[in-house]
Amino acid sequence: MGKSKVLVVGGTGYMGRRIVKASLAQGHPTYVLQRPEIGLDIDKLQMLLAFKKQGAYLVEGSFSDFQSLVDAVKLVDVVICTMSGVHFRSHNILLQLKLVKAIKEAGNIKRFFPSEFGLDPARMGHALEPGRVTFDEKMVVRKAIQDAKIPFTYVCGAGFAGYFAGNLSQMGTLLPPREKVLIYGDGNSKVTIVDEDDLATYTIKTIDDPRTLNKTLYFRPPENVLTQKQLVDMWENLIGKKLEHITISQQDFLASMKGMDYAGQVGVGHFYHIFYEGALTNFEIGNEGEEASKLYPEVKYTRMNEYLKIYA
Ligand code: NDP
Ligand code: GO6
Repeated sequence: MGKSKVLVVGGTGYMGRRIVKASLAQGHPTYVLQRPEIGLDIDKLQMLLAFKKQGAYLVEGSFSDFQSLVDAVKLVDVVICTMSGVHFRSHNILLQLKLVKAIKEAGNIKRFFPSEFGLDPARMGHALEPGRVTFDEKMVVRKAIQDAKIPFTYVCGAGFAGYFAGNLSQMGTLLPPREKVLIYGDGNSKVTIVDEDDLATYTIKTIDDPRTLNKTLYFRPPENVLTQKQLVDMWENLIGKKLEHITISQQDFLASMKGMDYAGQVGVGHFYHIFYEGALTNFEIGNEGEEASKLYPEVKYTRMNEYLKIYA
């Protein structure tokens, strides 16, 4: 039996393009949804054409044409959706309900990966407003998947390095500070941070793996479960300079939400759960989950001291 055929929905997005790359690299026949709505977005079109050059198949289809989704899904064995879930980009998680319906109707899909790739929404029932919308919506999608009895894997539980390491976890910037750094509380909560390309590699590895069928794939690569303090230390060593550390208490951090726009408030809530509660790591992985670096020890994941070098 050959490798599963994969359809990537959201393939030109930040995570999606990495999923396409990893799928091609691991030898899966790779299909990418090409939406007419991209219109004059020449960057998206050029990216799609580049995928095609590398061997991907482009499939035309639109979320406003249900049959086109069914037809696209019928071409493959596995669907990976990387729909936007980022509030300052184009949050659209609930659109996936149409895709779930199409997968149900097509009836041929042996694994669906909805757009997750973050905090486990099943563990965020207590999350703060308004950021909880992220988790509530992902849970609505999960329920539809499970009601439709579609086989799934939920890929959860890591912060993207580009949003959490490159900036030493500072909000409102993607670059590391060189003078002073805000430290969340004691700076000792454990946070899992994974290079986005590694997340994609692990995700593709799991496609044909029965161990992750109907399970959640978590990330605890031992060397990438870090505290903010450790991350800052790595950066200080790289640039050969100590930064001024400014501690922000839980209360002050939460209070900073006032006066922010909606996307900012969503972000503060997420950072609060990650850095004050330790929500990425404060639980044991039970029978419903598997840990990626244990399943695939052969993956040489990027260490954050290496990752940070490019920012120096
Ligand atoms: P992007 O913002 O890059 O968007 C991905 C794709 O969503 C787009 O490329 C587009 O697909 C599709 N899309 C957006 N709007 C529409 C629409 N109206 N109709 C159809 N398709 C649409 O997403 P990310 O890669 O940033 O996010 C992917 C997932 O990763 C989300 O679930 C998010 O929550 C999670 N995430 C996790 C982070 C972490 O630190 N753990 C950090 C950031 C995100 P097309 O290619 O077809 O144009
Ligand atoms: C990433 C961010 C960075 C927000 C998740 C505001 C869903 C998740 C780890 O979109 O809000 O500056 O789990 O000013 O389940 C955003 C979100 C991070 C990026 C968190 C995310 C992580 C979404 C900011 C900012 C760098």
